[in-house]
Amino acid sequence: MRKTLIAAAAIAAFAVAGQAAAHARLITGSPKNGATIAAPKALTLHYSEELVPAASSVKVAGPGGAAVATGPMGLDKTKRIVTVPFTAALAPGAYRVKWHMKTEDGHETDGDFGFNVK
Ligand SMILES: [Cu+2]
Repeated sequence: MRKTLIAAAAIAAFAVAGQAAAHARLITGSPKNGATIAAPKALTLHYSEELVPAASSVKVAGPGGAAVATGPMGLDKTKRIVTVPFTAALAPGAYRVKWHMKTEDGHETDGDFGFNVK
């Protein structure tokens, strides 16, 4: 009985780890979280998994929380690097990026980070 329980727990733990491994995790981005930089022309976000851009989104809020206009999301050949152009020059201040990514396995993840324009 005890052995059965341990085996079941091990299988459950493995199943959860397997799912987590296939979720889109933000590996690195430009601008970096917390960076203070000159106004960037675009965001570049590098994820751990292949993405489905049609079901993904990146929203940017500027100083005071106002929505920042962005162009269409681009995806590179690896399907893991997203670019989001800004359609106008960013004014100085604090910016917040909220992303929602869907991966080819159908899973969805969210995250956010901030940067400052000097
Ligand atoms: Cu997944």
